[in-house]
Amino acid sequence: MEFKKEFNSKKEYFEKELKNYIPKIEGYQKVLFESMKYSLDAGGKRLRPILLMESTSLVGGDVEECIPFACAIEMIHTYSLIHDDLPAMDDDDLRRGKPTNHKVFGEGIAVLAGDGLLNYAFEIMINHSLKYEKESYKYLKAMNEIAKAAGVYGMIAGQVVDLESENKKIDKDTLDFIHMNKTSAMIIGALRAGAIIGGADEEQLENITAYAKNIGLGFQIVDDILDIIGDESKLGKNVGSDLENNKSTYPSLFGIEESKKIAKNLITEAKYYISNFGNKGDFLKCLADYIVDRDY
Ligand code: GRG
Repeated sequence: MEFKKEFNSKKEYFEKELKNYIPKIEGYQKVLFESMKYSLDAGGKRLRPILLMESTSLVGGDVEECIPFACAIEMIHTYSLIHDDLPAMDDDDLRRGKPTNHKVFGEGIAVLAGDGLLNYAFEIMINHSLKYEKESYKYLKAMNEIAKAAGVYGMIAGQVVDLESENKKIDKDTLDFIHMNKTSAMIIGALRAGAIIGGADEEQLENITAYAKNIGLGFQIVDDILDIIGDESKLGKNVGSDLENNKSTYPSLFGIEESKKIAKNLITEAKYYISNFGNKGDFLKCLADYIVDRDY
């Protein structure tokens, strides 16, 4: 499989659909819509919506049906990035190579654009559920997965513990709590919501969840390694081990080489759970490999 080509074609398909869900730039609150659109258009990998769509088709569902949920999860992810970049949190000037939302629109509008995206994501999912009443229970279950993933027992919990752990030494269990919630929760939520929309049975859902947990942690470990060795370097390359990062991460606790091994093992385990789906799982297996091999 030409994975990159497949990935980009799914990304293009998603981005075309997403355009239909971005509010029109009009009204007294026009600047809010501009700010929401600025970050939605800023060129992310679209990992979570692609996972959601793929999970729907993995269990035999129709990808078209899950689009509102795919758009919603990308909006929630985008809100989290806008808020994470704010001076009160990570205080970043650049995101995806572009000025962060608050650098362009100011802090007040950036806070509101994040709030707007989170709320609008739920409006989209609720409107869809009301429109297709016969399927509304299934959609409610999918929405529940997304709400849990993004919420106070998911991403927000991870972000809180991460904030509280700044400049402190933390143990592996606390670090795993942060990763499981801040990063993996949304990946698990995306895959589970997609599978529910596609009509997955319990066993399929369990396999997909196990895959999600493994790639979620693998994704975060690789992200932390890439942070240290720099975006241009490949994971396969030999790198020095001077860890200047004062944040607790897998590389800072276990070193780069050991962290690479841990990430690779997680990916091998993830692929095992997908092998139950036969050829239909090929894309998700390649995606798991891409998580450890990515250099961009
Ligand atoms: C503010 C509630 C709140 C949460 C913020 C997502 C997040 C939580 C913080 C961003 C910082 C970070 C490194 C989080 C770990 C998850 C992660 C690697 C996010 C970046 O996701 P990508 O790589 O981003 O999918 P793109 O830009 O491709 O969309």
